[in-house]
Amino acid sequence: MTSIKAEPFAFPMKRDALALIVIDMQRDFSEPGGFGASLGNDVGRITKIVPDVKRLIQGFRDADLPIIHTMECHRPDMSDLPPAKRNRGNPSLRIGDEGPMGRILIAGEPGTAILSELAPVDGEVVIEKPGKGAFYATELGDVLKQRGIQQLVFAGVTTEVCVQTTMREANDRGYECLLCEEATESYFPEFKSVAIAMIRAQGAIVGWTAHIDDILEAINA
Ligand code: C5J
Repeated sequence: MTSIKAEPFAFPMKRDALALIVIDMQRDFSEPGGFGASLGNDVGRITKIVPDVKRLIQGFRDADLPIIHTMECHRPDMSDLPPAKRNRGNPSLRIGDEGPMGRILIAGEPGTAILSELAPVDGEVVIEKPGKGAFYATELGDVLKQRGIQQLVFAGVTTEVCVQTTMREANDRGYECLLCEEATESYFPEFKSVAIAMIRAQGAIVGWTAHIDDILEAINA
């Protein structure tokens, strides 16, 4: 077993059971005119991590390790969108409304797509999820079981919302979780740093955190 240098202590990597999960690197969260911007956020913060997310994905591809991408989105008839989610936040455009990149957060619309630089390639799993957590109302749990995956390296956005929610869901289901610090971001810098601190506090109560170079070095050793 190789370990990955991490906080609060080394991550005991099981290479045969390890996968990368990239959360919601979609245009709707990172481009003007999308959902993130409609809530008044500075989406430029998200685009800054794209080169590191790309490097991490490439590292997993080079190491021939599985990659899972998630997309937050809803069915065109919005039957999977509870009013409590649609009505939240007083945005200028609500989920399902027509925006400059098509209907906000609706499956198949241009704005819902994963950023082209980070697009999945053949053989990589894509999970469409209606909630913040990627296990809720999706096939993710079955996919991980079928492939014998027990450990997840996390990247994506936003750190304290969909990334942390999915890490907590995974932790409760018995997966060991490691968050790549450079490959995640929040619209609020203080939320990113507090989320990282919460995740690894109390002896990695939710999971570990690590730097990208240490992860890449370990998986390609
Ligand atoms: C949000 C996400 N922030 N992917 N979604 O609504 O974190």
